[in-house]
Amino acid sequence: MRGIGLMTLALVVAAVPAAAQQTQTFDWEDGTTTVLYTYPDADSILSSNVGAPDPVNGGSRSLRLEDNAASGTPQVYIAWISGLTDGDQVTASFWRYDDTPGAAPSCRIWGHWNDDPGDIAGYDGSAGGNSDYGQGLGWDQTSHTWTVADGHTGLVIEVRTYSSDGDTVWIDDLEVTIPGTATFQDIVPVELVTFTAE
Ligand SMILES: [Ca+2]
Ligand SMILES: [Ca+2]
Repeated sequence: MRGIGLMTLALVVAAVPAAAQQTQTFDWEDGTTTVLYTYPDADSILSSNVGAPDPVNGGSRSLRLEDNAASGTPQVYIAWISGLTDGDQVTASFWRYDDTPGAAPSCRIWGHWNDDPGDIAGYDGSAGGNSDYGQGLGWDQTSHTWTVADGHTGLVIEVRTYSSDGDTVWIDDLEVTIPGTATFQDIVPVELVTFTAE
């Protein structure tokens, strides 16, 4: 899952002015990729790369997440950024499929600090997220912007599922934008890399 496209990314970043931003997207179209990590246990959420008749937003594949935790708020990690400094901003969005308005299954975009670039399981506190569960009327796009503070250097972006065994949602079309000076430590494999000057 890791490392794909990073050499290309490094070469391009070297040519980008300091004020630039970098954006990566992923759409699960490779037919095999799922997530980077699942918390608290590997089977707390059952992740699979699926196509029709499962819901798909763009292309022909999406990420299916089936809650498999009897309690708590299980999470999958879908992007991991390092090299951040105070004041930096990270913006992430994805599309989610939920057809149960006001009731589980549902999901949210969330994040936590991880200042150890050598350990995806590292945890240095919640970074918050977007509390909106969405309307539950099919596909909708959720997003959040995190501003780095308190000396944190790494951020992990999560999908949190709610809230019982068997509750299932679908995710597609992830987009993450970070400062040109930061690093995609790991992300579900890079489908497209763009750079936009601020
Ligand atoms: Ca897709
Ligand atoms: Ca719902």
